[in-house]
Amino acid sequence: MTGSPSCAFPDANAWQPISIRRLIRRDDDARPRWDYRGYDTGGREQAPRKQETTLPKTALITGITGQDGSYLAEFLLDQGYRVVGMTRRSSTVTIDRIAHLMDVIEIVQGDLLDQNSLANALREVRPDEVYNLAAQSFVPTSWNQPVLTGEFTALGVTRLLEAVRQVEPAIPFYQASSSEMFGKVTEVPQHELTRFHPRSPYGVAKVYGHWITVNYRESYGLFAVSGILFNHESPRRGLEFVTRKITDGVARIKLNLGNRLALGNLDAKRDWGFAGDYVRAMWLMLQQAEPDDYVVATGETHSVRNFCEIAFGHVGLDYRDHVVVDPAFVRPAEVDLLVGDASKAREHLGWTPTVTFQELVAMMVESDLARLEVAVRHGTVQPKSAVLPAR
Ligand code: NDP
Ligand code: GDR
Repeated sequence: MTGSPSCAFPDANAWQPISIRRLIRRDDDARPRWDYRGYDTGGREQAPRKQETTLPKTALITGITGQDGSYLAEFLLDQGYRVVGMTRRSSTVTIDRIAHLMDVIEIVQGDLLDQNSLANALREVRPDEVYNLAAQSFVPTSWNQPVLTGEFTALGVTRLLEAVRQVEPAIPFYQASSSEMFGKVTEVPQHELTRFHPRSPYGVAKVYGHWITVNYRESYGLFAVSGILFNHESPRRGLEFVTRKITDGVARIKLNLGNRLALGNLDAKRDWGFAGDYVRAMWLMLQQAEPDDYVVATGETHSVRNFCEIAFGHVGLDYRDHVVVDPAFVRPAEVDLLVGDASKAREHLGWTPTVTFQELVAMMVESDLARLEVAVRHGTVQPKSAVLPAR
C-alpha cells in the first residue's frame, strides 16, 4: 500500500480490496478530524479538538466478533457511527454474535500478532476512534498458553498503539483493561489507584496492556485510555465463562437435557454487570476532553454459589441437587474477591449501570431456555442423563 509522506493516510486510489466487504471511500478534506494532542502549528501544547461536522464518525473495533465487540458495534451504530470491525483470518466463520449486523458494518482483516496488518487496517479504515477489545480473554487458557496470551493480550496492545502512533497519532484509543489486574486484592473495593497483583498469565498480560497504554499517553501525548472493567456478562457471553456455563446448564437441566453441572470454586466472588451497560462506558471515555483511566463496575459482589442459587431458583430448581465440584475447574491461583468502586466513572462520565444482578441472571437463563427449546424442537440436541458438556 502506498502513501503520501505529507499525509497520515494513503492515497485513496491506492486502497487494496483486502476487506471482506468493500470500504466506503470518503472525501479526504471533508472527513472529521482530531487535532494531534501534542503541539499545534505554533508549537503550543493543546487539547484535542473535534471539528464540527455532519459526517458520521468512524470507529474501528478489534475483537468485534466477541461479546463486547457485538454490543459496542450496536451501540455505536445507534450513535450514528460508521462501524468497522477487525477480524483475523479463520477457516471457519466466527461471526455468530454479529451476523445480524453484517449488512450495516464493515469488516477489515487484521491480527494482533501482525504489526503490518494493524497499520494497514488503520490506513484503510481511517477511524476517528479505535477500540482495542481483541484478546485471549479466557483466564484458564492463559496457564496452558501463557506465551500466546502474552503475544495477544500484552504485546498486541503495543503493536496497535504503535500502529496508531505511526499512522495517525490523533486517533483516540480505548484499551480493554480488566479487574483481573487487581488479582490478590490489597483493598476492598478496588479503584483506579488500587495496587495490581495479578494471579494468572492473563492478568499479568493485562497489566502490561494497561501500563503500555498509559505510557503511550505520557510519552507521545496519545489520547489513550484504559477502561478497568469488572466482569460483565450477557446472553452472548462465551459458554466457557462461569455465568454462561451456569445459565446454559440450568436451561439444559430444566429441559431434561442433563442433570449435573460440574464447576470449580463456588466461593469466588465477582462484581458482575451487564455487557450492554459497559460498552457505553467505553464510548464515554473517548468523548472526554482529557484521556484518563476509569474503573467500571456495579459495586456489588456475589459468589459463584450465589449465582447458582439465583439461576437455578429462577426455574424452580435447587442448585444443590445438580451442581458438583470438579477439581479440574479449580485454578492454580484464584482471584477470591472482586468488587469495584466506580465513583470516578459516575462523577466524570455520568455512567451508572442499568441492569441489576438479579435481572442479569434472569435475562441469561431466559435466553438459554429459549435457545435450547428451539434446538429441542429442531432435534439438534438430544436428552442425556449424564454430566453436562465439560467446559
Ligand atoms: P471475547 O473472548 O468474547 O472476545 C475476544 C475477541 O478477541 C474475539 O473477537 C476474538 O476473535 C478476538 N481476538 C482474539 N485474538 C485475536 C487476535 N490475535 N487478533 C485479532 N482478534 C483477536 O472477549 P469479551 O468480548 O468478553 O472481552 C473484550 C475485551 O475486554 C477482552 O480484551 C477482554 O480481555 C476484556 N475484558 C473483558 C471483560 C468481561 O467481563 N467480558 C472484563 C474486563 C476486560 P475470534 O472470534 O477470532 O476469536
Ligand atoms: P474470570 O471469569 O476469570 O473472572 O474472567 P470466569 O467466568 O471464567 O470465572 C469467574 C470465577 O468463577 C470461578 N469458577 C469457574 N469459572 C469457569 N470459567 N468455569 C467453571 O466451571 C468455574 N467454577 C468456578 C472461577 O474460578 C472464577 O473465580 C473474566 C474474563 O472475561 C476476563 O477476560 C475478564 O478480564 C475478567 O472476567 C474481568
